[in-house]
Amino acid sequence: MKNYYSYFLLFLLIGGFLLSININNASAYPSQNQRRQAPAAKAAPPKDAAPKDAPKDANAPAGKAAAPPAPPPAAAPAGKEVGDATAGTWTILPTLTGVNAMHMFVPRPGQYIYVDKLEANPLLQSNGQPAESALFDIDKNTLTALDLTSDTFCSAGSFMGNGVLVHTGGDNGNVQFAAGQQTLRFYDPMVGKWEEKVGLMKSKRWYPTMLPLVDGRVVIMGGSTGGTGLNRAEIDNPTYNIWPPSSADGTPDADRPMPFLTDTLPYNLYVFMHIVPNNENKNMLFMLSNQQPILFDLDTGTLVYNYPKIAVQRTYPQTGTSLMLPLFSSNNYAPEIMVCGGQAAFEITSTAEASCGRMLLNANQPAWVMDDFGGIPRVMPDNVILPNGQVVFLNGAQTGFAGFRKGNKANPLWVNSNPAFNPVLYDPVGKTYAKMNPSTVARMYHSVAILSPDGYVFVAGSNPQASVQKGLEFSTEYRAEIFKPPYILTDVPRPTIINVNGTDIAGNRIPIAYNQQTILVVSCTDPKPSFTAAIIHLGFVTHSQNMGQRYVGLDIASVNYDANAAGQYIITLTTPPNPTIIAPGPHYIFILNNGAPCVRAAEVLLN
Ligand SMILES: [Cu+2]
Repeated sequence: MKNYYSYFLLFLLIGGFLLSININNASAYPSQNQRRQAPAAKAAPPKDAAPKDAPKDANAPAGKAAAPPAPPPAAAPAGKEVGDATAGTWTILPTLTGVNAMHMFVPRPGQYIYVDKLEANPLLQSNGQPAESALFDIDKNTLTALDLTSDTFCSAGSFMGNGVLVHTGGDNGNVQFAAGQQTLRFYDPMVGKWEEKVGLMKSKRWYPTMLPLVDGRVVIMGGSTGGTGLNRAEIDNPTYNIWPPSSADGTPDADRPMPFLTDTLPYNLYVFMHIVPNNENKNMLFMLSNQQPILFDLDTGTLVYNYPKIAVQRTYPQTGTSLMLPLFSSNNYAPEIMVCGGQAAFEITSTAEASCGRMLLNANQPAWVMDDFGGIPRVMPDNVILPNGQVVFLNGAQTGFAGFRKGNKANPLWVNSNPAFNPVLYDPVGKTYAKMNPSTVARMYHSVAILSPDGYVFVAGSNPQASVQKGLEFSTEYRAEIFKPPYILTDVPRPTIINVNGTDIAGNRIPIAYNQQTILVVSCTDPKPSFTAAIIHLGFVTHSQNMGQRYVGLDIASVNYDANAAGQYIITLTTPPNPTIIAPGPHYIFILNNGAPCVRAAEVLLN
């Protein structure tokens, strides 16, 4: 491990440069005395039952039928990988999801948890009632029903700093299931089952947004007190709460007012939220509701800044998607928000929005830079940030808005239709889109996508109607599938992470700290490897929002040959400087070789 090789010099130089950046200059938001120029980025970023929720207020004009959808493509048999290395491949998994994947998260590597609403799913929980949640283990190829006693319909989730996921909200339940609107649910990945506190919270929330905070807590924002197609003042809940509460006995704090939510009615459900990096370890929230983005200081409860409005409504049911683009030390973690898709008209025949806006939040005069979203109109898109910093936008519909079909089964009137089968791959460096090979499965309302620790995109769900229905054009979808983007399909050898700070990654969630050197042992058959690294929070996905998704490039301080084994390397990384860059919690460290991701990321708990 004492041998240094010339092709590592670049990394050493870059590492030295990055380490020399004074993080205290990082600017959180525009203000008079922050007119600093970001340093040049030398290190380029690595390359028909009882419909409940069915728009209850039915404000949508029912008029004409939606535009005629394209005939659905023929699906490949389960397990067959279809596509190519240039534009990606799709594989439908042989194991069905058992419940509709309306919500999804990754509790451990190889595991995917689906959360549905209360409906007549074929998978049953231990008391014989239909399951609302299931754990799919892709390594063992097993599907396990998880017990829940309250209605999870249109809820939200977020990981806390201690690695436990908090999940809240839902709907009315029935004779067998408790109401979910005031329920908190906890999933500890190390325990592997849900714990519920039914009715604990002080107010009802349906369609709230949640986000991990810099102090390891989570915020629960907004929502309505009951299911609706379009929010309105009588059922609005323009408040937020933070969990865990300040009291030692676990009594929830009082809700705090959020007038911004009232101001942005009716499109103020599942609002977009991201933490903005800053030097004071503050919970500075970027929020976007309807068309209005703001900067909100959650610690003092004050509105800091009104950003310019974005063209076109972007939040439910005009659902678009948002992300914080990858953050890098090379430009002091300059925060750039990207908002894509949506719908200009609350009209089922209206073509979805084909635009994205990007805005640098710490610019002198923040402004939206618009593009054409790769040329495909899309409402209800999902976005997945890949370990190489590129973004896959996928799923959704090209017509209509979020919500359930109208009409009966014989004469369905789809509120969303014309599925967008082709993902687009966005490169934040070149600011270009590449159209990917199409899926054969419609993934519209109540579908999800998330990054796998194995580097591909895991896709599931779709059920644009109020109950389990088969034999329709857009039936309840129990098939999950895998989309492999081009970066994982090259001939470049993929690295294997063996251990982190001496602990084997297999089966372990390894604790790491901020702003520390972290040592990884990595094997790679490439005779000339070129390593890059990133830490990613996978978040909680529902309704086209990935709550908490975060990507931070990791600086590599050194790469050495491991004297103990051939083809093995010792990589020293520097973890992110503070919790505003990436909140405490369970994350994944990815190592890439010449752009190809590691076979499986290292599961870590940053705190
Ligand atoms: Cu919904």
